[in-house]
Amino acid sequence: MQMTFRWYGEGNDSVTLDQIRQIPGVEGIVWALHGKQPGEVWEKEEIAEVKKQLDRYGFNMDVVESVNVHDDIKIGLPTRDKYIENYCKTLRNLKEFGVKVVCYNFMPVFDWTRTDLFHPVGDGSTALFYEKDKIVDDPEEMAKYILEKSGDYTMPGWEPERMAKLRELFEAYKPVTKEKLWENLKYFLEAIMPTCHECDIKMAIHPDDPPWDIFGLPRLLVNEESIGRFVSMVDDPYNALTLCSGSLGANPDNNVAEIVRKYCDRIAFAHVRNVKHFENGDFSEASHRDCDGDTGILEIMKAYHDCGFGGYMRPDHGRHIWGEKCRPGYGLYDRALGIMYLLGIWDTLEKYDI
Ligand code: DNO
Repeated sequence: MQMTFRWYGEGNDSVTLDQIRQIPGVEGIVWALHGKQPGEVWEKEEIAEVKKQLDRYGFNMDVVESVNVHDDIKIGLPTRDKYIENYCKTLRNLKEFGVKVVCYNFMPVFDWTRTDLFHPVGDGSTALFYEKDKIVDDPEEMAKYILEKSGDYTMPGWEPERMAKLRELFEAYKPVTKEKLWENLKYFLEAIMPTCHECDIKMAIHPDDPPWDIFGLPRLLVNEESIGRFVSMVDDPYNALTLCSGSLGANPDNNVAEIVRKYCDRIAFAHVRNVKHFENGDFSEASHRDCDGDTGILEIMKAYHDCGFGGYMRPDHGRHIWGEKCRPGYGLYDRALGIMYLLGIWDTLEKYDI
């Protein structure tokens, strides 16, 4: 297993590489060109700039999160072929810099969704929170609320330019049923697999967060069964998973450790995060410590270890603690605590062969 840390780039993150360097065990930075619109080619000079920054600290740039997929590909419009070609150009450029894994998602309109970005946890800290009853009818109101609350940093997938086109986006997705979305995903993957082989880059899809349909939009990767459908639909080692424990774990019916055991050979990238459920269907994000949530962090780490997981891992969202001002979920302190907890478990499993 290789531990990594997500960083949003120079001038786009409250956390610095200097700080990340002091967290024990971090080998690589999970990065992206966040200024790029979906469909645009990532040019070599732009990638080289990030490489130069990471090299200074001895971090690898093996994992990209995310190269976003253009809506025309998800919707299945005739223009998709042009965007798929651009995607392949980006993969070829990334290959030149040794990138091994590209994380992406196939969620229509919204990426991950929460109703409260700074919800009090009860100990003076705040965390991301999902209140089921708030996600009922008006996505525009939701987007407005989220943008107002984001502060200086927007959540990925909730960029103001994108949210300004919300009505158009919903209209465009109208004919896209769940089956159509599966078909469009298959089309995209089959088209890019030869380039992935050529470049030795694994495409690692992020599951849908939360793992159920929202605002009438279909969501695909939500449980063990749909993950099974995904891996067999394009049965290729380069068609891989970003196994996000917090996304899947938001549904109490999902046993994340079991999913890890079942699909470990297809997991290229592990996001490890803890979620606490409430009886009414709401959930709150929690510290990485097993007993602070219901996701089963110890079981999950044991499952990765038992399977001999050799891929990349990162702590996922943290709470906002010690008064830190940061991008929601992506501060320094709680994610650093998370890493130490995860590495503590991992080192113990390694040493004592439990
Ligand atoms: C949330 C992230 C997601 C993820 C994308 C991948 O914190 O895990 O935004 O990066 O869904 O495309």
